[in-house]
Amino acid sequence: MADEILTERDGHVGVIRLNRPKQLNALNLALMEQLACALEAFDADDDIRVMVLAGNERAFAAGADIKDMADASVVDQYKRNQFARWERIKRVRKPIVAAVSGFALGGGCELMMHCDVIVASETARIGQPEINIGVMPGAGGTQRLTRAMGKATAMDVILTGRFLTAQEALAGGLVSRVVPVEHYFEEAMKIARVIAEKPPLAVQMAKESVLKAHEMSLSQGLEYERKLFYMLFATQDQKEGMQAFIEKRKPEFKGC
Ligand code: DAK
Repeated sequence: MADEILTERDGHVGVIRLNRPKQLNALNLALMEQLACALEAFDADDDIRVMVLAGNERAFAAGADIKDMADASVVDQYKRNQFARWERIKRVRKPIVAAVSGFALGGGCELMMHCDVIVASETARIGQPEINIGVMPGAGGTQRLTRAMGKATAMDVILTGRFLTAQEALAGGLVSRVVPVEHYFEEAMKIARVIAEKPPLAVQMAKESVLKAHEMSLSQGLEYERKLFYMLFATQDQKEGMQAFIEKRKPEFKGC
C-alpha cells in the first residue's frame, strides 16, 4: 500500500503529514485508514502527548476523493463504512493541532474541524463545496461549522460553496490562529510543544470537557467538567504542579 501519510516523532509530538500532493491530499479510503491507524498508534503511545496534522503548502486536503465516489452506489457507500474511520478519529483523546495551508475543503474542512487547535496560513481557503458536485457535507460539516461560526455563515458557505479566507475563518472562530505561510507549520509545532509540557492527563480531560460543550446542555456540561476536575486530584501531576508552584520551580509532569 502506498504511503498516503508520513509520520515522524519530535520529542513528545507525533507528526502526521497527508501525502497525496498531486491530488491535493484528496482523502481516499487508504489515506483515511492509514490516518486513523496513525492517530490511534500515537494516542496509545505513552511517549507522545500531542499530535500535529498537516498537509502541504498548497493543500491541507481538498476533500474526499471525488474519483473514488463518483460511481458509487448506496450499497458501495454502505459497505465502505467510511463513518467508522471518522469515528476513530473523533475518539482520539490526545490533542491534535492542525497545520492548515491552502485548500481545506469538504472532507478536508471536516478533518480540520476534528482537530483541537487549528493554525491556518494566510493562504488557507476553507469551505464545504460539496453542493457543487451534487451532494452535501457528510462528515459533520453542517453540524461543526454551524456550531463554530453560527447559522448565517454556515448557510452561506454550505449553500453557495464559496471558500472562506483564513481571516474570515479566524474572525468567525473556526480557526485558532492565522500566520504567514512561511510559519504555519512551525507555529503548529510550537503550540504542540507547549501543550506537550503540560500535565498529559489534565490536557486530555480538558479536551474531553471542551468537546462536551457541543453535546450537552450548560448544566450537564458544568457537572461533567466538575467531575473531571475532581478526578485530577487523583493524579501525581496535580500534586507536582501545585507543589512546584509553591516551591517556585518548574513542574515536571509525568502523565500519572
Ligand atoms: N478528489 C479527487 N481529486 C481531486 C480533488 C478531490 N476532492 N480535489 C482536487 N483533485 C485533483 C484534481 O482532479 C487534479 O488532478 P489531475 O487532474 O491533475 O489528475 C489535482 O487534484 C489538482 O486539482 P486542480 O487541477 O483542480 O487544481 P486547481 O488549483 O485548479 O483547483 C480546487 C483546486 C481545490 C479548487 C479544485 O481541485 C476543486 O474544486 N477540488 C474539489 C473540491 C471539492 O469539491 N471538495 C469536496 C469533495 S466531496 C463522508 C465523509 C466525507 C465526505 C463525504 C462522506 N462519509 C463519512 C460518508 C466528504 C466529501 C467531500 O469532501
